[in-house]
This record gives sequence, C-alpha cells and structure tokens, in this order.
Amino acid sequence: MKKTASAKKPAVQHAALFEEAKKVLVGGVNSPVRSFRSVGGDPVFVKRARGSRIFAEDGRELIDYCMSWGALLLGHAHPEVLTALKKAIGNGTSYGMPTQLETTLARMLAEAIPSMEQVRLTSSGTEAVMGAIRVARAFTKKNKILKFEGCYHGHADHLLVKAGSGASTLGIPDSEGVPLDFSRNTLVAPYNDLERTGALLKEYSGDVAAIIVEPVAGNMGLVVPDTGFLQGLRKLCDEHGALLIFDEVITGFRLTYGGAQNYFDIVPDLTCLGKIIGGGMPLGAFGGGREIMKVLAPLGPAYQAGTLSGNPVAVTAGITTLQCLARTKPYGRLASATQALCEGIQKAAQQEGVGVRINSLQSMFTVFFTEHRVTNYPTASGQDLPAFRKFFHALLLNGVYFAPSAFETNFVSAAHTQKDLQETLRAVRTAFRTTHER
Ligand code: HOZ
Repeated sequence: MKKTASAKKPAVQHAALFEEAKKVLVGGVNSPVRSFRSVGGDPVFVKRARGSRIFAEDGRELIDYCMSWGALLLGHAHPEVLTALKKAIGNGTSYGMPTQLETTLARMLAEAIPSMEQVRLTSSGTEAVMGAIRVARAFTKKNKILKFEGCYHGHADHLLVKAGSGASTLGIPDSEGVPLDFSRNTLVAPYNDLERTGALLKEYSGDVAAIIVEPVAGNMGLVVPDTGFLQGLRKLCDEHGALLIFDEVITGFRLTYGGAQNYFDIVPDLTCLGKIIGGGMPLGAFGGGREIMKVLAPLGPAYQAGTLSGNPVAVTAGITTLQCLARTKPYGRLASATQALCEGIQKAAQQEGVGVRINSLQSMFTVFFTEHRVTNYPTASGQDLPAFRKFFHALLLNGVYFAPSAFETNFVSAAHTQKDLQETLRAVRTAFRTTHER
C-alpha cells in the first residue's frame, strides 16, 4: 500500500470517518453506490485528487478507475478546467438568467451530435432523462416507456424498475416507495433481445411512447450491444410510432467526440447526456429534433425547469472539457491503452487460473468473474460475487481503486499513464491470487 509523501500527520482511519458520517448522513453517504455495501468494508474518504490518482484521508494514494463514475474523461483536477473554473467563479456562481455560455455549450453539443437540434440543459443525468421521457410522452401522446433490464436511467420513480447500478448492487432493482401506478407504464425487456422487445411493442401496440436504452449498457457492468441490436430498436420504433431515446449519460463523449450514436451510426429521436459534458460539475442535457423538442415549455405544453439549470460554473467546466477533447483527440490512445490493460488482466487471470470475462469498449471495461459471455442482466448477475469482492479489496490494498460494485463499469482517463497501467497490472496479478483464498 502506497503512502503519499505529504502524509506527515498520523493517518485518519476511514472506519472512524465512516462512523462519524453515519451519525448525520443516511448510511454515511449521499449516493448508495459509494457505501461499499456490496463489497463490505469502509468507503475510501477522498482528501484530494489529481490526474489518475486519488489521495485518501488515510494517506493512501490510489490509481482511480471509477473517475467519478465516468464523469472525468480528462482525469481529476485537469489544469485547463481548473483555470476556467476559477475565472468563472469570479464572475458569480448562479444568475437564474440566460448566459451566452449556455448557447455555446448547446451549439457544441448540437454540432457533435446532430440529432440534438434543440437542447435543454439540466443539473444531472437523472433530470435529463426525466425531461426526455416527458417530451416523448407529450409528443406521441402515448403513455408507456420500454426500458431494458439492468439499464439504469437515474432515480426517477417510473425508471426504478429492474434497474441497474446501485439499485442492482444493493439488491433493490425495483425500489420501494414507488406506487404501482407510477411504474405500471414501464415495460421491461432483456437487453440485446429484439424478439422480446418487438413482442412487447406489439402487445401494447399504440401506447408505447418511447424505448429508452443505454446504447452501451454501463450499469450492470459493461455490456455492449450485439450487432444489429441498436439498428433493430430503431426499426421497431419506426414501425410502432415510438421514439427512440438514447441515454448517453455515460457514453456521451466517452467513445468518441459525440455519442455512441456517432460511434454506431444510429440516429435516435432524443438523447440524454450528463457526466463528461459537465467536466466534473453537476450538468446534464437532453435534446432532439426541433419538431419533437418544441413540445417543451416555454414553446409547448410539457413543463420542465430548474433554478440551477445551465449553471454558468458547470457550463464553463463542460465547454472547457469539450474544447480540450476536440483539440487533443484522446480517443484512439485511450482505446489502445484500455485494450492493452484488458489483455494484461485476461493474461494474469489465465496465469492464476481464475475464470473471468472482460467486456470492454474504447475506454470502458468490466471484469466479470464468470466463464460465460455477459450480454444482459441475467448473465451479468450470474457472476461470482464473492470472488469480485476479494478481488476488489485486494486491488484496493495494492493501490488500485475499481468501481466498488460488480455491476458498474471502470473507466480509463486521458490522465492514466503507462506507469499507472503497469502498476495496475502488478496489483491485478496479486489480487487474482487472493480470489482463491477462503
Ligand atoms: N450512474 C452512476 C453509476 N453507474 C451513478 C453513480 C451514483 O449513483 O452515485
């Protein structure tokens, strides 16, 4: 376990910090996936972070592959983003009035993702999805939404049905506190299953407003779409008069400069963004064709709003991040680094006699402790969870922080160096050994 050079004071124990937190914060955290519930032990309390590294309160230095759940493609505390933020804060932190910055960011999004002719900025991905679904219902005048098992679209009531991410991690994919009336308009199909999707559309013919999908599923671990799946969804939507919504909160600007829709060459009707477009600040967006988006207030009757929507500080972080991505074009390099890392992990697993399946795409990857292909939620949840727990903790002990759940994705950032990857592979080799231990 690595200590930071600056850790002079006696180390604070995370267990003690967690106990203190639990006295005033529900479960000690502000978002359930952070709580280490499924992996056990105490969460890492962060003091500061830079580049690929987290500096924890207990003096540890960790190579981070969670990267604020994918929000930080440029890495922590990117100098350009920090400089822009300092300047933005000096001009005031919130106005509740329009700024040119919002137009600039919306234009950048529309240029990168041409299906987003008209954009609405929000403060989170959850809000973006809520807005997109309201627009879809208002535009089609239909009620039902079809989602996929293990996909997570934020914590809106009607979407906490067979949901991935923290909901699956904690074993509550169908949240309590959601009246049946709120979720009865949510239909669920298995991911990558066009037959079942088509059958549901037929069964509820005439009342499905939209299919919402993570074009690359990142909330049941990483699950890539089978060839033809996304094209098939497009076709089904067209046949049944439903809109196709891509939830690109994770994939937006992650796979390429644009969305997964650019990467796979599929045009959805509505797109939801978050994470990377906020450059580490709270920001989301949704958008689509002019004809569809004009149902949204103030132009139309579908209401959606937010005091902090298009917040100038968050928007500044977003603009600067996108400018940096457009200029530095890190995508090819990120994909090669991630591929090399995943090959190294696979080789280490073979050498240690551990059966794993690694799903990866561009800079996203998940190590599943299973011998089988992982293509949907049942196959993702069939993995050996105790083995994952041991692996996760052994990595942590050896200076590497993976997402603390078997149902999440890891992210390589532009700040990860060759040295980081080599150190990670050394930790991975050690960690695989521990998965055999009782
Ligand atoms: N979508 C993130 C997990 N995959 C959200 C993180 C959180 O729930 O805190």
